[in-house]
Amino acid sequence: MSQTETLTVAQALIRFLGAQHLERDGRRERFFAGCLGIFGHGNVAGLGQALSQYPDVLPYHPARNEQAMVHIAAGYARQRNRLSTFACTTSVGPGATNMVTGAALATINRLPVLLLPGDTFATRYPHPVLQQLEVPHDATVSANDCLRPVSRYYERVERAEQLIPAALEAMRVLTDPAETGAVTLALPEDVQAEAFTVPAAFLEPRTWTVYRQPPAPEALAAAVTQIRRARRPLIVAGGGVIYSEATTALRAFVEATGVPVAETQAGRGALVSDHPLSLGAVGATGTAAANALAREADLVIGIGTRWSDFTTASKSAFQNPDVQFININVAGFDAAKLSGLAVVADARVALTELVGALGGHRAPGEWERRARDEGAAWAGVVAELIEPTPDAPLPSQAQVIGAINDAAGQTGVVVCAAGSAPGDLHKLWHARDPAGKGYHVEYGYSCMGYEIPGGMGVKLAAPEREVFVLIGDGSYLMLPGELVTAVAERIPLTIVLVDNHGYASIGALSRSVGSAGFGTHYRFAANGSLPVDDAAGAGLAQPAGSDVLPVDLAANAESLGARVIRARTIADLRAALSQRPAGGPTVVYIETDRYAGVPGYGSWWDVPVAETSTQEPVRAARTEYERNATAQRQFV
Ligand SMILES: Cc1ncc(C[n+]2csc(CCOP(=O)(O)OP(=O)(O)O)c2C)c(N)n1
Ligand SMILES: [Mg+2]
Repeated sequence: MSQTETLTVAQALIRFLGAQHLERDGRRERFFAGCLGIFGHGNVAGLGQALSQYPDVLPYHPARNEQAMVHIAAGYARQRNRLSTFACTTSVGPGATNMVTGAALATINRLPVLLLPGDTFATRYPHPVLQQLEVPHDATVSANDCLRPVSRYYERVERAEQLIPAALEAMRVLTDPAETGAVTLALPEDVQAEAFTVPAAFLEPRTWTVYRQPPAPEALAAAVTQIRRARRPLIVAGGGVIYSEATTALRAFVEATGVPVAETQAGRGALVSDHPLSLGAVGATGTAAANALAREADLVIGIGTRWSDFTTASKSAFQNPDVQFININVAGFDAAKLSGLAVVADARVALTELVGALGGHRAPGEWERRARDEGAAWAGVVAELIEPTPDAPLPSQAQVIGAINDAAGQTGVVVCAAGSAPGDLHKLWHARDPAGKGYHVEYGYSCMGYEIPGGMGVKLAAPEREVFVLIGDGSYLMLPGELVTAVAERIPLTIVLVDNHGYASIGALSRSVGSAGFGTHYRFAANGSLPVDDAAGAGLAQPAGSDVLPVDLAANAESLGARVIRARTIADLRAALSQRPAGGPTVVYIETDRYAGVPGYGSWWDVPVAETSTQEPVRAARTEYERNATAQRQFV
């Protein structure tokens, strides 16, 4: 007779999760580093009890906000190249719906996270329970249904035996590089506590293997033909290059073929910046070098990219009338984009096979020289932008980035997500880590508030690296509470808090659409309306009462238990960054000039401007918008 154990559903799940392993290239490791959670009714008695019974099977870490805890898991999974992650448990209702944003972020960025929200009773006896969303026409709906569209797999486990197939499906999706994202197992609170007979095989160690899918021979042959024919080939490296650990293969391909490399946000650092064929960022936040070559390229080889509008400059980046695309991607969904040649394959295998099949073919020397010259010229632009200007009243964000880049050295990691910093980092960051793990900008969901919890996840995943979180004042205010988790877990992070008194990025965007920074500067509201931005209020009346608010974010960080250093100048900042945080987070606070932004370089982003307006600046912006939109292409 086969062996069994009698366990609650929650106990069986925790035991199962603790026994899951993932293997790639012969390296095997535990898939779950632990379980993050916040307890309430719906998980305290079920999963909470199970976690307390099995502390070594799946270590529990309390978080302060459910959204943030999913960000910790996502940051961790990304830094580990998706080879391991955390589970996240919540109570019913608000605890569960707080995870929706985190789940969307994970799914958009293709990062595995396992969500275990509590759910209302499967029996329905005591309904409605505290925090229950009642839908009069459909009793099967609960608040957790909000997680369906943002999950790559969703299941409500309504009876004990169902746990077994549900848990196996969850693992299949989490560990599949083409499918992965947020996976939700909604667990009714009565089911969690129910005991059932669990087959021992369910609890035994299990290994999920990530295979490196080779390209189909026909796809490889077609790609070789296109690459041989191309006069101006360009690679756009996405996050898939880094997740696949294909940075060495990419470099070998570049050196064998002379094809230059431009990078998306997730792919930034796929080729070290010092490489003569590195052009850096491409698209809306691209470098002059990458955008110049993108404009002329006749063949664009996208590797592990989902071709977001920032990468394609809203489909205006590629202007060669004959341009064609090759898309190397593990996901057929992404490989089919831009009417490209779909090469559904692992990045590393595909690049290696391509080098072999190309048999020493090189791109035209003139194109390669062009790339080298543009790349070298761009390095000069960066050097000027990050050079401190000690006489200016306030430092610029570019100068802050220069200081962080130096402090990070070869192995440090910069973490960022929203505001003006991601675009500046994309352009300016000098990537030094050959594995591409020094640059962690979450720009799939670009979620304000990701920065601190995401940075914590990175540090937990790579304790040997220094982690530098770059966060704006607006993003800081979204989820500062997770600093307390960093304090409690003794996570030594450096958080550079850049205060420019509001949403500098959206202020600039607002000015570009003719709206003078409306509602983007933190100041006292006047006459019931939000003030416009004083420095660019041309054409719009400036309401009275525009003083800076009496808000001290450095004191706020201090009150949450962080060590705080107030820097005024770039020299102060450099001194602060040379001190390594120990035993918990350090916040380095610095005020910057909200108008000293890094310009765009031959790029555009499609943000529709009002077609009619009584405001003259809006009408001017519309004319400009219509002119720019003529560069947009469809690639059918
Ligand atoms: C959760 C969330 N809400 C809104 C936005 C839209 N948004 C993008 S950047 C930004 C302002 C960010 O302000 P801050 O962190 O101070 O950075 P700054 O723009 O000043 O550089 C806003 C509101 C977002 N990305 N995420
Ligand atoms: Mg700001």
